[in-house]
Amino acid sequence: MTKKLNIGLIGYGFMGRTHSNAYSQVNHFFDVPYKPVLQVVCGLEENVAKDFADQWGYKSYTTDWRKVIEDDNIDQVDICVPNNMHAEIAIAAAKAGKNIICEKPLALNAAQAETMVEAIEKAGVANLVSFNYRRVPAVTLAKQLIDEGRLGKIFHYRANFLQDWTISAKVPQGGMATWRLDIKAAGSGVIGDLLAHCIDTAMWQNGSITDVCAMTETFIKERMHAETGKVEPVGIDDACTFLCHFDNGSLGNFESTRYARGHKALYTFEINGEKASIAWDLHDLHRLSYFDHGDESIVRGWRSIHVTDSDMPYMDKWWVPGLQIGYEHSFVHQVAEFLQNLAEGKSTSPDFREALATQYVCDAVLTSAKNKKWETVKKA
Ligand code: SOE
Repeated sequence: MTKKLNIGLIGYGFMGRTHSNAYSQVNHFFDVPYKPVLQVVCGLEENVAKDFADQWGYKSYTTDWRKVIEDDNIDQVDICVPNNMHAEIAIAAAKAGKNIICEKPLALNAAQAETMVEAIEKAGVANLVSFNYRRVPAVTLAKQLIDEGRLGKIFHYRANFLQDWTISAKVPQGGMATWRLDIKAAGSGVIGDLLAHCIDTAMWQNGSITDVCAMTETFIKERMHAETGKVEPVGIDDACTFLCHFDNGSLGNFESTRYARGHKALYTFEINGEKASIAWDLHDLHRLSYFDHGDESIVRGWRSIHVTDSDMPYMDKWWVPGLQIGYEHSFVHQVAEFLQNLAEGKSTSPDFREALATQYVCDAVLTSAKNKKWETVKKA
C-alpha cells in the first residue's frame, strides 16, 4: 500500500523546480511506500507562487512560510530558499514534527548548522540535505568501485567546480536571481555554493578531511545590490583553491571559481589509487572514466564507461541499456531513497549531521584563507 505524503515546498526558484519534478516523477519509476502529494508552495511574491502552483500542480500557495509549518496536513517541509533562511525554517519544521529535505549548504556557517542538528535530532524527524550529485549514477558507481577496493590505497583526490556567470561587474548582488552573491543571504561564495558539493562527494567517497590550507579571492569588490539599488561591498569569495589531508592519508586538491571563462558548471573529480584511477565530469555525467593498472599492458588505457546498464546504480529503474539519463534524475533518486528510508523510520544520507561535517570543512577553508595558515577541521 502506498501512503500519501503531503509536501509543503518553501522556495520556488531553480531548486524548487528540481525538487517538485522529483516528487512528481518518483512513483512513476520507483516502487516506494509513499506517494508525495504537492499540497502547498510558498514564496515571497504571490503571483509567482500562484503561477508556480499552477505549473507544477500544487493545490495551494502562500507567501508566509509559517503557514506551511503550522498546517497539520503537511507531513514534509522542503526548504529551497536562500541559505540565510534555512535555519529558522528547519528548526520550526522540526519542532512541528515534519520530515525535512533542505537544500545545500545546510546553513550560513557551522555555528548555525550546529543549532539545526541539535533541533532535528531532538525532534527525531527524518531529514536529508540535498547534495544531489552523489546520486548521479556514474558518481555512485565511482563510490561502489572505491568501496570494492578496486583502486587500492588512495593517494590523491582532486576536484573542481568551475563557472563563469559573475565575470561582468554589472551582475548585481542580492535579490531573487543573484542572492548567491550576497554574503548576508549566502554566507559565503563558491565555498558554500559549489565546493560544498565537491566536499560532500569527496568525504562520502574517500572519508573525512582532517585539515585544510586555502586561498580565496573576491575579484569584483563592489556590486549594485538588487534590493537597495545601492553599490555595496561584495563579501563573498568569488574563487577558492584549497589543499587538504584526508583521514586515510590521501591528499586533496580542490578549486572553485565563477571566473573560469567558458565553463558553465564544470564539476570534475579524479581519484588516483594504487591499482586504478577514476575520473568524472558533470558535462558528460553519464560516463565514468576508469583506468585499471591490472589490465594487460597492450590494451591498458582509460576506459569510458557508459553508465546506462541495468546492473549499474539506479539504471534498472529507467529506460533500457544505452539510453542515458541526466541532472534532474539525481533529485528523483534522492527522493526515492528518502521515501524508502522514511518507511523504515530512518533519515537519508547525507543527513543534517553529515552536512554539518561539510560545513565544518567550509568554515575551516574560510578561516584558513583569512589567516593564511593550515586549519584543523572540527569533527561532526
Ligand atoms: C550555482 O550556480 C548552482 O546553481 C548551485 O547553487 C548548485 O548547487 C549547483 O549544482 C549548480 O550551480
